[in-house]
Amino acid sequence: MKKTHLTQFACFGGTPSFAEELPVGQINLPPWDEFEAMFADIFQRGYYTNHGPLVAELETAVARTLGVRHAICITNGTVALAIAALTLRLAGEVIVPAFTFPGTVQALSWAGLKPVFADVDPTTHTLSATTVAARISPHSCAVLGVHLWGHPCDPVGLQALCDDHGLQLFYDAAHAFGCGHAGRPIGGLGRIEAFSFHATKIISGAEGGCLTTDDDEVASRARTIRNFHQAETFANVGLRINGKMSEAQAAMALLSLRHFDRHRGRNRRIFDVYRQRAATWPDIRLYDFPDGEAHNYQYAVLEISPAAALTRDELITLLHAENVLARRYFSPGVHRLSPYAEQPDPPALPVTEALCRNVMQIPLGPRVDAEAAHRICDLIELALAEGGSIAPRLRQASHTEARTG
Ligand code: T4K
Repeated sequence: MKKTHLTQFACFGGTPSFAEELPVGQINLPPWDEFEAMFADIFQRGYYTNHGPLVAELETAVARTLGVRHAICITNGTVALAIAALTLRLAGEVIVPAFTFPGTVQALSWAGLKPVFADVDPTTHTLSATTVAARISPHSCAVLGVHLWGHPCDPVGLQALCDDHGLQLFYDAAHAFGCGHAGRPIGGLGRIEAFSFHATKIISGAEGGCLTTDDDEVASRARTIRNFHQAETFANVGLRINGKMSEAQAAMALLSLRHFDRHRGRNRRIFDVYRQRAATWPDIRLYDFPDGEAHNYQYAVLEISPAAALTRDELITLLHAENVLARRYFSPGVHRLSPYAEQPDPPALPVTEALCRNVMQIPLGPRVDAEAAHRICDLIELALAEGGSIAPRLRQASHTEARTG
């Protein structure tokens, strides 16, 4: 039943709108019979890791899908990023956004590099040539752009800027599988790109990741670094690591790839509900994607204006009580997390700070259908309409809760 008054919100004693929790993230499980057949083959072969046939098949399939010369499977997206940085033989400062998942920046630290935070563009939420230019120093060696929400991170502007200053450009493409730029799939931008196949991504190996590049030498270095074994040496490299993907991960990712179009289509249908409904919302922007470019529609990202009747965090509190597990992605910014928060001279990142206060994700994945999306929108619309009365009640409720323990 559609809620029509604020007293019906679960926060204020009403019944939660959904009996089951609706998480953000994709969590796409393959059909059981396909999973069973794939794993029966693995058991029969008795070959579980070290670049088995499924990893080889996945690398071929990803390279073909993304139109790149090389795809190199890695154990997860964070290790893939660290390996990507090592392939470029960098030393010094790498310019990176703070408005990203912590793994983006931690990977640089593990690769022995110094992250330098640049602000992001308020519309795209990504680095731009303008924000990066302001942070270039004599110690800069590279830029790590993030295709946040699947939006290509200023590939033309950043490449030109990097070429002008002799910097390497590489990308965190964790969100961008199946997204396009200038009519081509993301995957061949910069010198190397890193994808995540985490369980919450549209291509899921449960855990997993992948590097893609058109550069043969960079690919050889990546293949060498990902395996600490002397026998797997294809290029002259320094430090190596165990970054191998298992056959179990590859099996899951291959099944995910098989069903990619179906998952993307479902995402698109839900996204279209959000798009249609958000068009009339005052003070809330749905982060949208141009229809002319391929997209995976795996995230529904809202930006709540400071002028809205309730804050982002109040809206999240309200939705959580309804079992809608909206999330603050990303908050706080990575520059405010240890060990980066302890650095002297913290950078001024006003756009990042504002996005960390105002951006949230709402569920979009297999546990949401168009009807659920409409009901989530109903809740948001009621919250907007009643916002002025909700905020003081929420504050009072949290005050009472704090007092009563
Ligand atoms: N760069 C960027 C830009 C990234 O976003 C990420 C990862 C990386 C790099 C690093 O890639 P990986 O090293 O992870 O491959 C999640 C994911 O763990 C992370 O992969 C992802 N980005 C990030 C955006 O989201 P959490 O800690 O917020 O996820 P978690 O575990 O709380 O899950 C989200 C929701 O999904 C929860 O409500 C629970 C539900 N869930 C989760 C899992 C894992 C399930 O229902 N089933 C599950 O199996 O980080």
